[in-house]
Amino acid sequence: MAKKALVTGITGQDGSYLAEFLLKKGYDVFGLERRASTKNRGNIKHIESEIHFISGDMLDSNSLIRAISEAQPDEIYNLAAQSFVAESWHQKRYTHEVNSSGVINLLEAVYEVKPDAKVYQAGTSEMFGKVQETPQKETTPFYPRSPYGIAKLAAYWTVVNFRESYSLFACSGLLFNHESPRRGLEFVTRKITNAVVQIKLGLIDKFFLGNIGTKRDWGFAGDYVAAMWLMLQQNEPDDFVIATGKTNTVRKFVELAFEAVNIKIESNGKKGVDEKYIRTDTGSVVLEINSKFFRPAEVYLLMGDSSKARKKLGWKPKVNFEELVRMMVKSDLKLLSKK
Ligand code: NAP
Ligand code: F7E
Repeated sequence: MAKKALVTGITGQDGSYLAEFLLKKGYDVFGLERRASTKNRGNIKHIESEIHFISGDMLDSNSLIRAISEAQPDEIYNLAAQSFVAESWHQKRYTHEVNSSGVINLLEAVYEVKPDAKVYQAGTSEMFGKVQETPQKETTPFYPRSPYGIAKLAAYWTVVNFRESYSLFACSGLLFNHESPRRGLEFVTRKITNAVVQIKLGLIDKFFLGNIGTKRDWGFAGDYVAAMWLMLQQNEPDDFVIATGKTNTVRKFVELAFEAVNIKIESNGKKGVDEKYIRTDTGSVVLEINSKFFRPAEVYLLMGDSSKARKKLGWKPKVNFEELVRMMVKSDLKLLSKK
């Protein structure tokens, strides 16, 4: 009989790649979907007919009980979240409710209805925040720097506590930034590729960013969902860092995106620190720094050490940073040229 998986956050970036991955493995895939005035299935349009949708919300315990009762899943992947860090300062309480209390709601429902289901919780490198060592690994002390990071850290400890209290098979993946052509437009990578392509097509002259000196360990979302699945195929539940081990500035991402559309930008050697503008080699300003996009507290450097996952799960990333940038630019070129 086919295995059954329930995926929360199925309409999001990771939910869409994970659903594809599980369908290919022969799973029956159930997706928890929030009610919206207009359906938001753009990322899963191509597999929509293969998914069993169940309506529900992380804030509504009863809907989670109902979803688990209906799906009777062998595996549950909790990807649902208010995932935009910058917004978490504007909606602190809401972010905490969805990203932390929502996890309590889910784990209680699992314990009540299907305690033998294996659970994956979407943890994050944002829990390392103001990093206490580099590279960051499973044993690195946490120091979250945003309401988002704080809520995710509370959820992480909730997972540990359900494991220790009730022997639930629950794992947290400590995933570093992962991107794709399906990334939301507000996240920096997609904001850059979308804007650079618009500049290339003559649709805009310039765009605005905040701190382009910050560093992230960026991987490809399609590679990272495989790690989520591998965690639930182990005999014992455990937590794993998933990362490429390489770090790059936002500025470097900008440089590679312009390079991918053959626009030459001036290199002034400042590498994103104290820069106010970036110009092309012919002098047009294509990027302006705007303090509006700076965060009240920043995470300056993330770089993960995923040796534990590489050794125990046999996981490794396939797409590198340069390939990721080119993939995203190419996809936005196709999308925007059509429009
Ligand atoms: P995403 O694209 O923003 O997707 C978030 C998903 O959560 C969407 O399907 C959204 O549904 C759903 N959702 C939000 N609030 C909900 C609620 N109250 N009840 C039910 N569903 C709700 O995020 P992502 O990039 O795929 O990330 C997936 C998970 O991994 C998130 O938990 C995120 O925090 C975490 N994470 C992401 C990264 C990364 O770099 N991408 C790294 C580490 C951890 P709607 O479509 O209805 O809005
Ligand atoms: O910012 C800087 C910004 O919003 C990356 C989420 O998936 O990964 C993601 O969180 C960096 C930050 O992602 C702009 O200040 C500069 O230093 O793309 P981001 P994030 O905050 O790292 C983690 C692992 C998650 O768990 C989250 O769910 O880029 N930056 N200028 C900017 N960022 C944005 N968004 N917009 C700017 O204009």
